[in-house]
Amino acid sequence: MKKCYLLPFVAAAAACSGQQQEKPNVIIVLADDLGCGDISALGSTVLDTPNLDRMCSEGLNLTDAHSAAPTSTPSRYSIMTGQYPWRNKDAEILAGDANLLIREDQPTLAGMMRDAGYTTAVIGKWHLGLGAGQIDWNKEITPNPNSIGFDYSYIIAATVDRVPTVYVENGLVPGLDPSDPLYVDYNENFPGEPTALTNPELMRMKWSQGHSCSVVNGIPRIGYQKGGKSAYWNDEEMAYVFLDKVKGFISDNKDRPFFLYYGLHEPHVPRTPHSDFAGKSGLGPRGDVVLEADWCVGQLLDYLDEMGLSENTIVIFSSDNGPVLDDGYVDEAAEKWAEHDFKPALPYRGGKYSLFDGGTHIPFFVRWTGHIEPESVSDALISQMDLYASLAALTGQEVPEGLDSQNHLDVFLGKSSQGREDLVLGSTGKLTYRLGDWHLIPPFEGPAVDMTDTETGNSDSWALYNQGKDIHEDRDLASEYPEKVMEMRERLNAAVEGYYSY
Ligand code: NG6
Ligand code: CA
Repeated sequence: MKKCYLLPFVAAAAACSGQQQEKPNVIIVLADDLGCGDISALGSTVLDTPNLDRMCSEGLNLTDAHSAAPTSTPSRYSIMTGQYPWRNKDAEILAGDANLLIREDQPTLAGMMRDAGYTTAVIGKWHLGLGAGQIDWNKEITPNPNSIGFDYSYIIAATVDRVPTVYVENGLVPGLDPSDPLYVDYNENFPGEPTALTNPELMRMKWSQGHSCSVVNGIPRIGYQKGGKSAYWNDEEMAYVFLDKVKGFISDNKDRPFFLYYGLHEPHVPRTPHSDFAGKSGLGPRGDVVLEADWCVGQLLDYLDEMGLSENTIVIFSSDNGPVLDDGYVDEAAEKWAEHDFKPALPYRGGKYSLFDGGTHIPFFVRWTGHIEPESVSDALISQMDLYASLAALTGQEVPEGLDSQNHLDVFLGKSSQGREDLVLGSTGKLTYRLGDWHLIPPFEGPAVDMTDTETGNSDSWALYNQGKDIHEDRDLASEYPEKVMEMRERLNAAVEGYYSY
């Protein structure tokens, strides 16, 4: 078989004149709340992650890569649409019964890849909503991921801590028994159904904040659920279920270009390691599920190697937002990390939910065997949102007008260190601004530390950090550089004009 890899794309195209170009497969693996300080190759002193380290050493490590926002839904929205999440006021952490956030006529990354001739799939965490109006979980739910560019979908609707605790495959809940229909409500409990408050004895894991509604599999969740028992997922098995689906999709499509968005559910709460990993990290369930996620990535890389696909598959690994320790369950995470005097967002300040860098400064590796130099490192400023325009460039697709996504394909392939000039970070209302090494945080109301014990970055004055010299954002330079604050404030306001003004 004649191979026409895309490096350099144009030359390869010429060499293969007249022939259909062979397109590299693209896999995006997106962890849920994993920090740079969770990965040994990025400096974790408390966890050993050999497979993520392998991603790093076999490819490119982007050291200044960002999710669009410090939480899941807005961050995933921007990957999928190539737009800033603050352009959509509903792009905030969605409930498990929320409707599809992306309009069916909106351009999507998956749709673009499908137009480019790829078979597309999403397997894992979705969190971008389903259906329109009241969802009947016992019928086909539309619209669903397949309505916005995916040929195949096997997802959890929202997060592991939100009902419904079922998988959704191509819009249908597999394994439902018609005699025990599934109902979900986020406002009111179903009469007579137990909750964490009425029946605490049902819990094998306790909540610290917020998770006091239905108890499923001994775990209290957000939202109320009734019926549908035969379809419930098994929390401890989830990693294996997704990995099986991932391998099945790859094997089914090994002879044609495919695009896979693989949403790992780890290390988001509730942290329920499979028995293969339980107790293995010495850091409690959070550490164990990081090892589980690391193993899944290793399994994926091994499988690609085994199938002979590694030289024709770009694998991207990242996380949807910064890390958090106590995110609403009593699971020892905060205590274990405190024992080691270590934070999973290190070397960055803050973490999930935060305006500080640790909210969006996430791990980002790209492996393309034979095409990207092993051990490559780039400090280009880049957003996950840029994948849309960059993969469009890779596959020869046009980028629709009005997207915020920028084409930085050369950065993602380790051929250029010229990333973004600037970047707006955050979702509805609370935005910060990067210009080169400078990070500007406007004044915002709210506590300095939130319920997860994360430094929020809220303050009553403008704050300015220079990350080139102060990676942990310890020195606020706003009063020393008032012109810089003014310049960046003006630029931020120009960027968000019509939406916000600071
Ligand atoms: C918060 C939840 C948190 C997590 C988060 C979403 C509480 C107290 N906290 O509201 O546990 O589910 O939403 O996380 O309920 S994310 O990574 O999907 O954005
Ligand atoms: Ca997340």
